[in-house]
Amino acid sequence: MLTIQFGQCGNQLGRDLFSRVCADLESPNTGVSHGANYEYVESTIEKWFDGMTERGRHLARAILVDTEEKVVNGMWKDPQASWTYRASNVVCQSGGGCANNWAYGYKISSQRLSDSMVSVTRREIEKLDRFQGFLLLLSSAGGTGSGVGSRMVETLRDEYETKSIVASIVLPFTFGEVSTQNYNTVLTLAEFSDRADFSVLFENQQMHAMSTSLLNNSNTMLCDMNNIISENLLAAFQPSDEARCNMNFLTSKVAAHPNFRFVTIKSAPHVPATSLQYEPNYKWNVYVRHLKQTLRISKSQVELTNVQLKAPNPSLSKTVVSHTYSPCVSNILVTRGKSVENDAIMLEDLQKRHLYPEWIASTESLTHLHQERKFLNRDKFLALITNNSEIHRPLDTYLDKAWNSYKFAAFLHQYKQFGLEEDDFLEAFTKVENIVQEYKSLKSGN
Ligand SMILES: Nc1nc2c(ncn2[C@@H]2O[C@H](COP(=O)(O)OP(=O)(O)OP(=O)(O)O)[C@@H](O)[C@H]2O)c(=O)[nH]1
Ligand SMILES: [Mg+2]
Repeated sequence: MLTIQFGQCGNQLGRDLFSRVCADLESPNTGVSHGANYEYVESTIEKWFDGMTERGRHLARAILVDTEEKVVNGMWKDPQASWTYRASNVVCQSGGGCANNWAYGYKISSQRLSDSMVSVTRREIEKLDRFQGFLLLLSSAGGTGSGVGSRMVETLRDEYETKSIVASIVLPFTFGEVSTQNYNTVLTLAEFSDRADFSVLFENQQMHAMSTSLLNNSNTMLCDMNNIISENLLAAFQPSDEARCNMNFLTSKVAAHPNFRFVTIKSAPHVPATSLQYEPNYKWNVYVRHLKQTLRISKSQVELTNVQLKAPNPSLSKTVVSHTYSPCVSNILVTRGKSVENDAIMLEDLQKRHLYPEWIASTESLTHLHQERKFLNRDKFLALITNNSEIHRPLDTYLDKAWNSYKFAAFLHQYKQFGLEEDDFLEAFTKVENIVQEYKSLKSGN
């Protein structure tokens, strides 16, 4: 796998991600035999790293792209870290960034960076015997991650037709921040919906709320949110006991339908690091049921009940049937930790027909991946990679806000001066609107 980090958010998130990979590698409490742990460590290193420095630090298989030096220059600050980046993999043209302007990133900066991005990418891939695919990290709100990232995903799709491209896209807070973020988000989602095999969307608002309510972190900062995002990504991407589980496999299981290519990851349990040792160890089923509840829609049907902000509840009855759930195109459940006879992992909660539209075959609906080796010292950790209808809500919110600006031609001149035309906007609006409608019209079977 080759990770490409774009802009401030992509680079900061990437750094956190690789640090978490190392923390997972080094975690003392593996719960498995020496041999099994060795195998896990080997596959982890093969997936994320590319050799070592002379001082024995792992070298991340990652490319760092930005249009200002501030963030990428800070990437080497921690001399104690057991990993680092390859200096020659930094693709950065110092300038003042893209000023939160997708058009500047897409039309101007990407031209300047394109040759270097392509040649560094080729060089990285040539080194690999087996190349699985790309993981792109970016935010949709700024100008570099969104604009340069969008241009790059087009190039990669043209050049590596059969390789998987998975993107992790951070969506902005819906209040505050900058006024062009909604245009940038719509333009980015439109590009990625066509070019990436699937995109994992993370809402900053939700990450912030999880950090505040589950981790009791009243002073939540971007790095805390990145921590949660990294854990979600790693819970999904770290090795499982399914040998075929590469990015193509994940794509075929979670995004087989071309109209539905946006997924989210729900995970549990999240507890403050300081109370990890006091964490109650519930049976697997408590967590599986909790994850199902994260798909619950509130009575008024206006939104998810946001069970992600609550701790798993062991007394939750198995027989609660009156709830309504967001219809799912597909789900992948990843369980990490030991499963024993009197605490087996039961999948039936997530296999219920009422979670899936009638046209989804029951064999397609849920995939289960397991890994006995503990993840980041947790006795149990679960992630649900879910492709479900609820994603239409945030997408619709950005679309609405962008359209409201567009109607009054607000800020359009900033995009037009760099060659973006009204037709480009209208095409993006139509694309995202169609995606929203497709997801909205999903109906569960009985
Ligand atoms: N979760 C998270 N969000 C971030 C981080 N850094 C920035 N953001 C969010 O990303 C958006 C801004 O995008 P940036 O990534 O800073 O922009 P950029 O890609 O560098 O583009 P320009 O600076 O405009 O050239 C805002 O919504 C921020 O809240 C981060 O480290 N973590
Ligand atoms: Mg920036």
